[in-house]
Amino acid sequence: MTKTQVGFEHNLEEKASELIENGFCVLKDMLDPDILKLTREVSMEAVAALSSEQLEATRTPGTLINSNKHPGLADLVGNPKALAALEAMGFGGSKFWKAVIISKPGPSPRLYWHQDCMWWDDPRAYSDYSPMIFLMYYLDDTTRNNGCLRLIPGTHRKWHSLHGTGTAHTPDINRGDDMNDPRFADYPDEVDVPIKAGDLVIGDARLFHATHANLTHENRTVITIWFHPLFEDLAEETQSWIHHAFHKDHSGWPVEALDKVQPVIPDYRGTVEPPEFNRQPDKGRLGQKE
Ligand SMILES: O=C(O)CCC(=O)C(=O)O
Repeated sequence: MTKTQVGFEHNLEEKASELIENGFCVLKDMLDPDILKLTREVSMEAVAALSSEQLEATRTPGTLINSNKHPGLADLVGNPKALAALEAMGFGGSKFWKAVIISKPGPSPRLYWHQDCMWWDDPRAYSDYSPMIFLMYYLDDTTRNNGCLRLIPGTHRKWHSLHGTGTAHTPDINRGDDMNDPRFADYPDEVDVPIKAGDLVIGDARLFHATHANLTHENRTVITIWFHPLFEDLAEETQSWIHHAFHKDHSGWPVEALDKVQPVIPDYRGTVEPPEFNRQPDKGRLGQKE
């Protein structure tokens, strides 16, 4: 693969290696300014509709607004530049579950360390090609001061003490009832990922990630999009769950919005029922962190 093959400034072969080895990579300048503007408008409207009780319930992550009622996100989800990059990186055939509008109020505390993989029963969970990845588009420039992303490279494939500390997104950790929980601590192997608005972080859902606190008085917003690369190569159970979850959430989107995400709509036609998902890896099947 060459730099010019798909019209990108990035060497996508290198980016694919970073994603596989470290669990993430950053692609610069991936968003058309019109789509960025539209996404900001959609997000601001969605955030403004939340009550103070809703904001309090998710004090540490920030808002967790499902894309189901926000078809205005379709251009972002179907962004052809990102889909072409994934294809060229060997993560093509990606299918979409949902997007989440995450606006961290200014000020608000740090987000706890967590990994989001729900497919630890799928054989792909112990391979180079994760069953689940995130595309994070930040709508604001981020720094340590306004709550940029933090990651622990390698934890998508190796056991870390954080694996034993609890499941993501339970009500107590989302409220931040105990800020002394080890999931709010600093770790020596963590890295900051400050971003420019319009850049794209592609990450492995198995990777431990968190954020700094937002110390400013401005909201800091990211749209997290959950994709399932090489969908048809996943276990049928996994395909079935993703298919049903996508359609349950997005069947109410207007046809014009569905058209924009058409290439990433899951289309499982088998008869396997959606299974229970599993968010916890098998320690014996993960490598050990050196
Ligand atoms: O708010 C952020 O920067 C990170 C969001 C996140 O952790 C997630 O979507 O799982």
